Amino acid sequence: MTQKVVQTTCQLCYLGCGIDVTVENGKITKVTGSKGFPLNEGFLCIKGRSMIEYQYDPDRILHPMKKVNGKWQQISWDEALDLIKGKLLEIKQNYGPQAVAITIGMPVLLSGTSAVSMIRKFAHAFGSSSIFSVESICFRSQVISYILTLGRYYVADPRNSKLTVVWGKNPENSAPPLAMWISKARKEGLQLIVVDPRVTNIASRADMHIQPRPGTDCALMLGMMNVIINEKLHDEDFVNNWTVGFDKLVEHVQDYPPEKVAKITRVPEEKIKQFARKFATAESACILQGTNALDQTSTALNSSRAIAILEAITGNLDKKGGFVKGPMLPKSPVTVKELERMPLGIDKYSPFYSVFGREFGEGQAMVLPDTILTGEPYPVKALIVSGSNPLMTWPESKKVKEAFEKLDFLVVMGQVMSETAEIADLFLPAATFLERNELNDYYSTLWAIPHVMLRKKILQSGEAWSDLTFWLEMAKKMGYEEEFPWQDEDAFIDYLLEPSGYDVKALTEKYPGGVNVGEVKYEAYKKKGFNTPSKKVEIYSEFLNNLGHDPIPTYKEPPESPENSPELAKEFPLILTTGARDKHFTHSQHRNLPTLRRKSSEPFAEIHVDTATQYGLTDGDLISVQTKRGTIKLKAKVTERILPGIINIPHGWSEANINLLTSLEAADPILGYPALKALLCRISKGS
Ligand SMILES: Nc1nc2c(c(=O)[nH]1)N[C@H]1C(S)=C(S)[C@@H](COP(=O)(O)OP(=O)(O)OC[C@H]3O[C@@H](n4cnc5c(=O)[nH]c(N)nc54)[C@H](O)[C@@H]3O)O[C@H]1N2
Ligand SMILES: Nc1nc2c(c(=O)[nH]1)N[C@H]1C(S)=C(S)[C@@H](COP(=O)(O)OP(=O)(O)OC[C@H]3O[C@@H](n4cnc5c(=O)[nH]c(N)nc54)[C@H](O)[C@@H]3O)O[C@H]1N2
Ligand code: SF4
Ligand SMILES: [Mo]
Repeated sequence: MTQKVVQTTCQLCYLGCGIDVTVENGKITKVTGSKGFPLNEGFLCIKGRSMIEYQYDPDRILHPMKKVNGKWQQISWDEALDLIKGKLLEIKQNYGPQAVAITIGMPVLLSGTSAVSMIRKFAHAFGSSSIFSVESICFRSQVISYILTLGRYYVADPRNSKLTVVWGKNPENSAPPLAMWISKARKEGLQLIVVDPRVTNIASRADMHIQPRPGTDCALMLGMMNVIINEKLHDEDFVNNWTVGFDKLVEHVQDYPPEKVAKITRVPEEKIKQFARKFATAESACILQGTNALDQTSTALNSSRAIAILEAITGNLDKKGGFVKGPMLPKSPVTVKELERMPLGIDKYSPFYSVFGREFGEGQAMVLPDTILTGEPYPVKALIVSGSNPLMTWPESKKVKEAFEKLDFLVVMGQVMSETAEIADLFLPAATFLERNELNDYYSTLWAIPHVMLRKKILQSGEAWSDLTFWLEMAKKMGYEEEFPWQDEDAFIDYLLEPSGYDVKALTEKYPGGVNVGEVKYEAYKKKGFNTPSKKVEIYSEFLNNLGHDPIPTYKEPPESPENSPELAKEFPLILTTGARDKHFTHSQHRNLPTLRRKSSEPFAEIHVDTATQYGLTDGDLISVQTKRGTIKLKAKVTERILPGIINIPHGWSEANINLLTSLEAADPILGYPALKALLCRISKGS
């Protein structure tokens, strides 16, 4: 019997926990959390503990499949690549290169930067700027906001903090290692404040729980600034030396006195004041912001800018326990061909594409369905879906489906059949994270953990390919060898690693547990300033002002809200928030895995006891939930752990797809993010 233990990382969600995988006779028999790994320190969540079931899932599709007369037929990779090449060239000839679009899902965004940079390079070589990803609804708004305000992305440092605010996040479900950090730090005296309309477990154990009406967080932040500034609790030295526009902020926040903010947010006035005082007077304070909760609102950009400003004016930047940044491993650039045309949506939402000359390089995906349906501003005829399930995860599923069905050619690369793959012309089998080598180089960016590790290929299943391999082979098939000189995925990773002095071999054999890439440096700004045009924290943003946007964060009601659309609210009197994470599943995935499904067997709508009584509902009753866009039926979970008048429904369930009820329409006028956290709905008992 041969037995080995491989150190690698999990990618069942974006945390990337370190794992030790025991392989016996070529089969994985055991997976444990890596004890010394700086993120999870040996911990493994329930999904991680179900990894063997995931890896050997009988539902996996392990060969390319082509749809012929409505039926799937197995084909070879070479046939699949030929078919794609033929279709892509035909569409390019008839409609131009931008008629071929690519959209990237969370699993592929997580394959380090390697797969994404390969995809972008491919699209540019082909001549298309039609690249999109789930970052049109997730996380990028936070990154852009922090860059605009602070010059780069910063992260909260709860492990070293005296006060942590968990804002629109339920880490116990969505980021379990961070919940573990917080529990440990609380034993050392960390004070915890949670801002969430629901009483999550972490909220029930917090020192303070603030329950705002969904979508009103930006007003709450401005109210806090009002208290902090008027009571002179800000860090005067920092503000004087390192910020631009504080004087204008002083004036601006006078529009947000706590009594007014209390009316907007439904948080008692006294509580807003206490929250602000606690935050400003803590020795160190950080805000651990939800990865998408504040993005999916009408103030996507402004909420995150306000968080950055709160950290700045209280002197918590580049400070232990405040907002910190980790060092990066030097890497070779992956250059792309210049394109003349900007991607879709960028005419309206230009900061989504680039700020301060720093390019993110994608279009705003929420405009894609309408573009496909109308052919305006130009036809989009083919779409390659790289590790995503937009028919479940993008808002307004009905329209997304209609649009995708209208395409001439739809390719989906995935691991199991999905709602999107079902309507595709071609299915490409994707390797799991246990079947591919890739560079995990995001620990520093996401968690300020200066660590880089190689995620390792342990197995090969059927003909599954890594996403990186597919795009590389596709490039070669198209004849782009000169621009894509790498023989395989390892050669590409070696190229990326060149400036660092490491390579795949060293990261496999010598440093299987990863390498340290430096240290988190505090007060770094004192040497070089901030990486903004003014070299200071830009409370007032000239960049936004020049684009005609509010230069200082301003609160905007959700597009659908009792205050903003009172007529609609008469018909749809309840507030709907969606997508709070279930610890057993990632988005629309994993519901076919028996262990996880047993623990969370069906979707439900959370509703407060008082609201339930008003509608004559008891726990477990079947209800219809309706918005302007559609209706779904699911069971009610009657609870005291949510604000009255709010309905909370998870996403990712095909039997009650909440995205049939959401809207693609832009809620945030700057970045084009849709509103998934605050919409209006109505409910009725029975079906
Ligand atoms: N198990 C699991 N983990 C995941 C994922 C998954 O699908 N499953 N997805 C991953 C991804 S891609 C992401 S983006 C992250 C998401 O992670 P986060 O953005 O951190 O989201 P959640 O942890 O679900 O917590 C969101 C909380 O915000 C609250 N909330 C809802 N509306 C509002 C509001 O308007 N204001 C405030 N203040 N709070 C509100 C909800 O009640 C909920 O408790 O999770 C990641 N981790
Ligand atoms: N209403 C509502 N909708 C939401 C959210 C919400 O809060 N509310 N959250 C949004 C957020 S934050 C996000 S990030 C998106 C996520 O949206 P998606 O990224 O579309 O999410 P998944 O459902 O995880 O789909 C991933 C697909 O990729 C396949 N897959 C898994 N691993 C791999 C791989 O390694 N390679 C390839 N090629 N395929 C793979 C899976 O089989 C699955 O079909 O959902 C969004 N949708
Ligand atoms: S939190 Fe769980 S699913 Fe996410 S990487 Fe860690 S073990 Fe995997
Ligand atoms: Mo996300």
